[in-house]
Amino acid sequence: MKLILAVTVLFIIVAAASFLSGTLFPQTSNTVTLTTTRTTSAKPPPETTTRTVTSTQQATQTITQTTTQTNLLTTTTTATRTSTQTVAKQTLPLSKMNVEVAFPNLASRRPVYLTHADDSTNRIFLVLQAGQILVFPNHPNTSSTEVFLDIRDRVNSAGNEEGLLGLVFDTKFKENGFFYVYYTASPPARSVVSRFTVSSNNSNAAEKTSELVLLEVAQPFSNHNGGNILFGPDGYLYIGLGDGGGAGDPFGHGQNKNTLLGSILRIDVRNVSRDVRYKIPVDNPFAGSKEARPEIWAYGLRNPWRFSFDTETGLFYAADVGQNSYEEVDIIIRGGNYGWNIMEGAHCYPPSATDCKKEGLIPPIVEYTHNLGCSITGGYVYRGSKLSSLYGAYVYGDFCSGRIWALRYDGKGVTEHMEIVDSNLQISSFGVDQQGELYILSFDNKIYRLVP
Ligand SMILES: [Ca+2]
Ligand SMILES: [Ca+2]
Repeated sequence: MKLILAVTVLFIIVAAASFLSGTLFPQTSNTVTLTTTRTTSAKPPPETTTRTVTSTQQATQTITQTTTQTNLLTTTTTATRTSTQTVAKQTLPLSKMNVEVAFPNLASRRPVYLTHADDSTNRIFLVLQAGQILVFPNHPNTSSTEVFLDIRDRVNSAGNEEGLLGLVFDTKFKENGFFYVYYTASPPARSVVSRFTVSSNNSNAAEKTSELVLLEVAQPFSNHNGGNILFGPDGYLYIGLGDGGGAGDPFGHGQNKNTLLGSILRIDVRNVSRDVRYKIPVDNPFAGSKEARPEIWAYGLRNPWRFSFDTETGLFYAADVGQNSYEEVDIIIRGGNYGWNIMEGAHCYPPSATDCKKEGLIPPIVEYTHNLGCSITGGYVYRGSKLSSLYGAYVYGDFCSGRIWALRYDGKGVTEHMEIVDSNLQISSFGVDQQGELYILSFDNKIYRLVP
């Protein structure tokens, strides 16, 4: 009885600590490190900033040596650059930018994702955390939206990080009308990945009754749910799950390959049914393994809040939200272990740990400390046409500070890195439209874009 009481008290303390610490994403603290191979910043980082170039180099070496997958990616990068990119686009340096409202006549409560259907209709789909997807024509004067899907009745958005968090359209959406969502539900507290179908007589509405649940994962705490879903260039569905929550990963999910938590999954959702909800790609790193869940593509993640593939090079960028000290950008590779909770960024965790076993752990390509923000929001490698200085650069930001950075990564190391805006936005997510133009979602309920 005493044991049960003690466990209960511990649970309440952990839950309370987690609640108190969390705004949308995690906590603030006061140490500083900005890690880049080359940083140009109009607003210089605080004096205590240290550069840990070594860890970036280690990251590159690890990534290059770990698997053949990386070599393929590196080769692809080089090949693509020589064949399709113009010299002008490639050589423009990053420059300071501003943000402006992209759709001045629209405001939607707690937008968490923006995407398009890649179906030539040039519509924008906006995901609201409470459980709705809105659709509207991609025009700056747009003043109204239609409700594409409303599943507030089955979404639990009670927690700050809970709700409808992800949306992706099938790669053959034009033919099959399928799209996929990620949301949290309760009871029991869990993450749900489902397929829905667009209405046969209204392309701006989905069939609410068409839901086919593909995957459910139990959630021990309300925070760190991940929530990103997208298709890779290989046609498989990638799903991001956080460590389940609490603080410091109390159950060790990040390093536990027998749980789906703390991982990015890769599953095959083609030709699925109520009997076969998804299949495991044969080249998944743990396919057929008894020591790990075969859905896992990469692990050791705390809360991957937004990841994306570069549409030209195929490189897979993920932003992993830190605990108290470091926010990081990772290049995700097959079977990669990104260190949590042995490491936070390129440093041993907890901070009191003087040493830790870093072997086999892939450090980030860049990191920043909580002097510059408190919760990273991953973005995209810009492949649009309006912002020439950003072409080929990975753009990311911070939810708490509103800072937005851009970096160039050549498959081996970061070649350019700069804070391009210090905005006042609460950046919940980035998104791209059909033309590859980039948008920024803010919890002032507006949609922004970058301008020179
Ligand atoms: Ca959770
Ligand atoms: Ca990490």
